Amino acid sequence: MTIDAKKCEDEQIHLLGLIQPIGFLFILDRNQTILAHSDLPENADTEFLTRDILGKKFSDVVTNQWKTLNPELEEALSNMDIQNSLRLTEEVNLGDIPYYGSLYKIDDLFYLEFEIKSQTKFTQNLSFNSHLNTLSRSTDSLWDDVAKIIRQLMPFDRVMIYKFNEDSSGINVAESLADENLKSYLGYNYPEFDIPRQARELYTKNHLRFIADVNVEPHRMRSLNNQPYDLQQVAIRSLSPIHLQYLRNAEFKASLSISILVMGKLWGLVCCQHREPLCIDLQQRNLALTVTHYAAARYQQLLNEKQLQDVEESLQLESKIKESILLKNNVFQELKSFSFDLNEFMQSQGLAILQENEIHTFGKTPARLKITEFVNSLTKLNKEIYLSNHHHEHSIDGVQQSFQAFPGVAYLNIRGPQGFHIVWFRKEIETLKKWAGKPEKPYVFDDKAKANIPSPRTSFNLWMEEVKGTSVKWSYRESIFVERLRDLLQVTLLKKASEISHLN
Ligand code: BLA
Repeated sequence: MTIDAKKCEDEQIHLLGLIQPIGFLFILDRNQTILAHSDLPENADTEFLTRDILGKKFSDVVTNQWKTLNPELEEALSNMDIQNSLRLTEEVNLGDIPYYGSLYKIDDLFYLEFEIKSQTKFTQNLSFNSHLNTLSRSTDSLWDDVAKIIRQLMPFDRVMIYKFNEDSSGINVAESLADENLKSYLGYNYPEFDIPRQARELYTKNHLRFIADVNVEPHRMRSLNNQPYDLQQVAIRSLSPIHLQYLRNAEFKASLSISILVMGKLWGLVCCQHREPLCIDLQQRNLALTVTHYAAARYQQLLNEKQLQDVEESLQLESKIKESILLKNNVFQELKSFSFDLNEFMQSQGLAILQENEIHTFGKTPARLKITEFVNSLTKLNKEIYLSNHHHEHSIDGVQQSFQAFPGVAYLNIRGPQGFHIVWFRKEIETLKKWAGKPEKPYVFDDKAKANIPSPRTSFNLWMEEVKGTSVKWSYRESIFVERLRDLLQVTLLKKASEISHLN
């Protein structure tokens, strides 16, 4: 019997209704009616609440002790007056226990969240500014610094910087470990489904999540009519049970991750794990969040600087070409004399420039006939620019195109009567890709769902993949040059064409 397998990304992780038992949550409407709440601390009904509170008005069920908790929070609560996206967090004592109480509004619902305030401060003498000042000014070592700083702020056994690849798999690009007994996963890749799509989407909206102990039973939300409520902004939300199993398989008991956003997109995560349960206090989490936001901004700034430099380099070659082609009648013929520069700039092995029946090649290239076929098929597709570092994977016009030895191609089509094509070639590089366990998803039969459901893998041992049929990737530097060269050549051809028509 075959059963339809549920996909990882189908799990509605914001609606699971599970709360970590390090705090509790109320969801109220604008009339203070308690629509939902999580299990409450055992002494709650004697200390600050009456029993059976669901559906009742919040101010009717709290005791006098509650009313003295904190003037700011109390006032905001009684007025039900808080702006969207603002989180009012105050320290409050409930009984003898210090808590953080947070009030925030999402759509028309008010969330009142309490979590225990930790007595331990991990970094008494950490000077925040001096740490941030030591952050590297190089994109290569910036993340090493961030991993170290984060581990000083929060004593996790492993802190790694996880960068999403283009296909949403991820790679560990920097790591800081507590001791030598921990295996390093630096440079290892993780499959896309380790952090499925809905989780990645959620992490662009809420930038931090954690689980203090994967083996502690979470508290359930109780709600009127058992309606599920969206917990995506709840700090003490418990994580997906599938993910908790993943952490158990990897022999970790606590985990915390922070989103790294670059240019508004989820670039990666700071991932922290611990072999024992570990609960990081709200204040400490906020500090780590600030460091990460700061580092991401620094990274973005370094990228911008690098891009400016790329454009400047491009400009230099462009102006050399411009000077020379403006004086000449035949742009195509003139461009040939720039073969060396064009090849060098693009860091390619060779190139071809084609016009009608003429083909000029430089350096190492595929056979001429193959190049012509390739250009013809792209012309049919009306492509102006095309860059790929694994060209064999693309079928153009239904025909599998391949240059075998040159999976890297950059193509430029200059249209017009005097138009021509330029193609650059990059050779194949064979690489070994490290994976933390074979990137396969095992399925287990779930009794409740009566279906096979995906489950996390159990081995994270090194699994090597031989990657064939790819070249070194074309970077921003090369892609911006191709675009700018297109503009330059196109404009020049148009100018020349209009000059000729004027003469006639
Ligand atoms: C979430 N998966 C995550 C998160 C991380 C990872 C970091 C974010 C939550 C957190 O901070 O713990 C992945 N954890 C890792 C990686 C390492 C690590 C790469 O420790 C490396 C050291 N996971 C699976 C499969 C599924 C799955 C098969 O392996 C789905 C069927 C799901 N992972 C999954 C889900 C979440 C997740 C649903 C979201 C958890 C949540 O936010 O509730």
